[in-house]
Order: sequence, then C-alpha cells, then structure tokens
Amino acid sequence: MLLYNFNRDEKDMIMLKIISTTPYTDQKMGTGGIRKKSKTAAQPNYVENFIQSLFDAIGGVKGQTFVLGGDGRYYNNIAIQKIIKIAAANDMKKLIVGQNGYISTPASSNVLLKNHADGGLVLSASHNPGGENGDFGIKYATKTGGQCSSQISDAIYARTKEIKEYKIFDTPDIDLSKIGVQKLGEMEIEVIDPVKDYVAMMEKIFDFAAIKKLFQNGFTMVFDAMNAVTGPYALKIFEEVLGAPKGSVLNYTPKPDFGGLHPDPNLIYAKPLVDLMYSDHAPDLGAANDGDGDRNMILGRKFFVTPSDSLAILTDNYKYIPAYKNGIYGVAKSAATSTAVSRVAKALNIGYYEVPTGWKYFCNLMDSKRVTFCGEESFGTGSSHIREKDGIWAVLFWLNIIAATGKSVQEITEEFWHKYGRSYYLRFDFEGIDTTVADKLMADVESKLSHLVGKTFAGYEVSKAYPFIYNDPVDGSSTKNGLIVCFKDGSRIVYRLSGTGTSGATLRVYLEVYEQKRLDEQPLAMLENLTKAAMEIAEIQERTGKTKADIIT
Ligand code: VG1
Ligand code: CO
Repeated sequence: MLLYNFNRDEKDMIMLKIISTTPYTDQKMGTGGIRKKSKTAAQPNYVENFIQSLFDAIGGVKGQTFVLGGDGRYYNNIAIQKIIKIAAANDMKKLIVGQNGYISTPASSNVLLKNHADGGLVLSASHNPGGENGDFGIKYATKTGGQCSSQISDAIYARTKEIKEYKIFDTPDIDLSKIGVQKLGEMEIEVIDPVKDYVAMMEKIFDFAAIKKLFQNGFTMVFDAMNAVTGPYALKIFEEVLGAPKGSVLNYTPKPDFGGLHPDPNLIYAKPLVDLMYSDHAPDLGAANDGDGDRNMILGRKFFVTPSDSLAILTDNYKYIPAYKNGIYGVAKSAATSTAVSRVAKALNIGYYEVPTGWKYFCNLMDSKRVTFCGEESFGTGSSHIREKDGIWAVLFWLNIIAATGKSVQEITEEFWHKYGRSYYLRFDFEGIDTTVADKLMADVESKLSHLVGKTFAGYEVSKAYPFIYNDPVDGSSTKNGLIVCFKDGSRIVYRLSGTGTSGATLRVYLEVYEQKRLDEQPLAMLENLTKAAMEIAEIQERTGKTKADIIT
C-alpha cells in the first residue's frame, strides 16, 4: 500500500514510496546468506523485506557505498532492480554494479575491498540449481569483504520478523548494460566491468608469463563454467590472456537456469567434464566452478584431486607463486575437511587452524595475518587476496605449479602422497530428511559421544568423540558446529547438518582414513567399513530409512 509519496525529481518522475508490508518469518541466514526456492523468493515483497531488514539491522545505509551483482540465475534481473531502488530510497550514496547485473562472489569481494565499500550483495544460491524451479539467494558481505558474523545475521533475521514497511523508488528499471555512471535520486550507480579488475588482481598473484609459455608448448585444458557466472572471466583469462586454445572454456554464457545444469563442481554434477577427463582424448587439466565462482574442481587426465588434497598441495607448493614466494603465514581448513593440510602445515612450520564450516570463519584469521590460505572439503579454496573462496584463483594456482614444475596433475598429487601419506576422504550426503528427525539424530549422537570412547564399530575403535567448538582467537566468539568421532588408527567421522539447503534437512557425514603405504586404492573401498561404522553410530538407517547416501562427493 502506498502511504505517501513525493516527487524527488519531477524530470525523471522518481517517486519515493513507503510501502507497508507484512513480515516473512523464514528469512534466517544460513551458511553464506539467505537461500530459498526461487518461487519463495519471488513472492511479493520477499526480497524487499529482506533487503530493508538488512539495511535497518546494520544501522541504515545512508551515505554508504555497496557493491551489487549476481550470478545471472533466474530472478537476478528482477531482484537487482528492486535492490537498486530500495538502496536509493534509503539514501545510499553509491552502488557499484556489475555490468548486466553479473558479478562473481570472488570478483565482488575484490571490488568491495578495492573501493573500500561498506558492503556487498551477491544474488546467488551458489552451487544450488537455478531457474524458476531452482533456488535463489542473496549473500551479504560487510566492509571486510567477507560474509557477516552470526551476530549480524541474527540481527537481520530478527528485523525480518518485525518489519512493517520498506522504502523504494517508483521509477523505471535502470539500464545495467552500459559501463558508466548514472543517478537514481541522489544515489550514484556505477556500472563496471567486473572482469577487468579481477584479471588485474590475478595477474599480480600468478606468473602469467610462465603459464602463457605452458600453453605455447602445447598444454591443454578444459574449464567448464557450467553456464554460470565465471564464463566471461574464464574466457578472458584462460583463452584471451593466457592463450589456452580456443574452445578450452565450455558453457561460458551465464544462463538463468544454467542451461539445465546444476552448477556444483563435483564428480556428480559436472559429469560431462568428468567423462571427458576420463576419456582417451582428455586434456592435461580439467576444471569447473560453481554458480557464483567461488568453488573449484580440479582434474588431471583420468585423475581427480579431492578438494582437501588440493588445499594441502597448493600450500605445499606456495613458493612457486610470485605473490606467496616470500612466505605464507599459515593455513586454515574447516573441521570437516581432511587432515591432509595439517601435515603440510607441520612440515612447513606455519600457522594451522581448524574452523567451523563456512568461509566467514576464515576471515578473522586472514585479517590478523594468522593464515594466508584457506580451504573447505566442499570444493572451496582461496587466499587472503580477498575474503571469499575463489574458483579461478585455484585453477590458476594449479596451472602455475604445473608451469613451474613441468609435472602433471597426477604426478604432483602422487608425489604429495608419497611425501605425506594419503587421506582417503569422501563426504556422504543424506538429503531431504525431515528436520525434526535430523535434529533429533544430531542431538542423540551428541549426547552419547562420551560413551562411544573405547567401543568398536565395524572394526574401528573410538579414541575420542566430541562436538566441534571453535573459539575465534580474534574476537573471542565461540561456535559449535558438527560432531567429531576419532578412531585409534587415525580415521575420523564428522557429522553435521547443512546450512544451505532449501528443502528439509541434509545430513553430511565426512569420512577419512589415513594411509602411509597403500596409496593407490579406491576411496569407496577404503572407506567401506568406516561407512558402516558411521551408519551404525548415528543409526542413520533406523532414523531416516536411508540405507545409503544420496550423494557421495
Ligand atoms: C556448504 C558447504 C560449506 C560452504 C557452503 C557455502 O555448506 O558444506 O563448506 O562454505 O556450502 O558454499 P553446508 O552448510 O550446506 O554444508 V557456496 O559455494 O554455496 O557459498
Ligand atoms: Co559458491
């Protein structure tokens, strides 16, 4: 309902509307932002309520500068116009918007930091599928360049439950196709080419000359952008700047439904790439990114690198990278990620941290120069060049190592295993569980943790079992996330519930077996008994009716 309006600018017929509204009560932020079914997000006033609540909860945005863009998925173009008009009505000073409304999560973090902006919004549900029947989301970053703290997301959530009105300009949509500055009311809108800044940053980090030479000498790669936001970045960097053969970048046009693909770069959803890499005409390197460009998958010829190993290998080879050659502070991983990188940190004698799942927990460690590299088992790796994980960065890191050593992806990985041993590691996802069943399962496992010690499950004897609690060394905050069961032989199980799903609950079970001698086994076979132990300890079949995981990555 229109309460009142007045003409700000007769000429452009821009009118400020204050619209009274009814709160939505389901806008709690999960890992990295708000994620919803597209149809939920497209309800009347849904995005408006969330954005106004966010602006209110952070004390208003008057005089502030924000970065804005999305991964191009369905509703990106509609939500972005709403946000621009709400921002202007809330007296924001300036919005820096990615051309056509597109920006990747890492590029956004870079633009935010470079411009000393006060915040950033990326319209994305990341690795979740897109389209009208898929998911939509909004990620919010603070002036640190990274995701906000739980205190801030709690305050935003509280506000979403009480919001009564929002402010918005009543004006035609803004043209986001042309680079340049325009105005809406008093607010400046600067449309930028986000790829340009990103390429410049990557050039400063990596040895582009060496990578160029690698391609000149016949090295081949395929990068699957999965019809999501990284296409333009990848085309520019890999094909244009570095000289990878034309056709190296696949699915490079961002599409609202990702062309039907599920832009989650893993062995299941990036199947065409995986099939190519396991065929006889595989290129030397295969890589894929997720919807918003912060995740990466790395493959060699007929060879897959687990994200946990990738983090460890990048860390072990930091000296080949110009930006890091003088030393790195340390490395951090999420608790659920395999322990491979812990052995590298020990050997290099650098800082080492384990944090809860979610990139935001790395940010204080990077800000305080405790770590340089960070990674998660969920195909996320990155460094302190920004405050988000960075898919293309990881691919360039691998290319740079290959260029410097002349070794293949497989050789680099196998040498790493010989040096440090191998963590066989897989994640088992049990999806679509009733949330009460999932919550009870977790609560019950937690309450019996101490009784597990000394007991044997499928041949594995429990040595330690505890809820993972992280005490942030910088702000002193404490976060509980996941339950860890350790076994006498060094194997581990981690249980946790996903925070990014949009229907029901997803139970994630992370399994790791460490081996120093048997380095060439199949992970599934190596983890078979530990899987049984995991099913038994949490009574997964009895409680969920599932005899096996829905997705194994
Ligand atoms: C998942 C991953 C987590 C990652 C998060 C956001 O969260 O497990 O490691 O940080 O997604 O990634 P969860 O709570 O569903 O396990 V992204 O690429 O979606 O920003
Ligand atoms: Co993502």
